[in-house]
Amino acid sequence: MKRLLLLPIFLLLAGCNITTLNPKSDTASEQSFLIWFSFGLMMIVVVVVFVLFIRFFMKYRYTEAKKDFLPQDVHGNLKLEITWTVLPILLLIILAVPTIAITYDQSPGPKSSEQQEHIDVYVTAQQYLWTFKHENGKEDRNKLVLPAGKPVVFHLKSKDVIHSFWVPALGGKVDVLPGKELTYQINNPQKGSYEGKCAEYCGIGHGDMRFDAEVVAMDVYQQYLARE
Ligand SMILES: [Cu+2]
Repeated sequence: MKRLLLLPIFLLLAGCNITTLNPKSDTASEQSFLIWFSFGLMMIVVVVVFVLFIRFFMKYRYTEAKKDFLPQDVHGNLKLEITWTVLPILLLIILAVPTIAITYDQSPGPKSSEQQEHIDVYVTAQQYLWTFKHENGKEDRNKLVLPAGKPVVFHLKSKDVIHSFWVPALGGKVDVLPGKELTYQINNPQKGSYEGKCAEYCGIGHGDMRFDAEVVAMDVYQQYLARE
């Protein structure tokens, strides 16, 4: 019976495809590294806490022999207090260094700061549609085609409300704002078909605001651009 109750949970989990942890671009790889890194660090803390917990639990538990034992009164323990103050600070520093470095490096900005060779894609979000315009003027709706292995700079803007541009396999979500263009760079996407979606509730049709992201070889991308 109990196992039967677990079944819906497994079915639900089976349906959640966590592509964020299966990155298909350098940008997404750095982001998933941060997720695993912080998860690993947290697990170290969890293991230490649980080992100490079980150890103390065994050592100090009540027994017949210790029935009349009264622990000695103590006032503070400088060594312990320093340890449990310094250790968390160290952990936070270890966590902060790569997080801040990668976050600042990847943060979307009001202008494109990249000098290197890259592809520009102009993304317009509106209720409930994505339009992708390429450098030669080629436009497509709800279909984003990109060349593999090149840095891509997205110029994101909205026609109405706040949306959020998200292709989980290629990179984290970025808000798409009316009245302010943001740029977001995705480096070295790998060939494949990925799911893209709006990640900011924007109205009744929000759930349908999905698009296909296809990363193809450069020559296939050129052919796509040339197609009417
Ligand atoms: Cu939306």
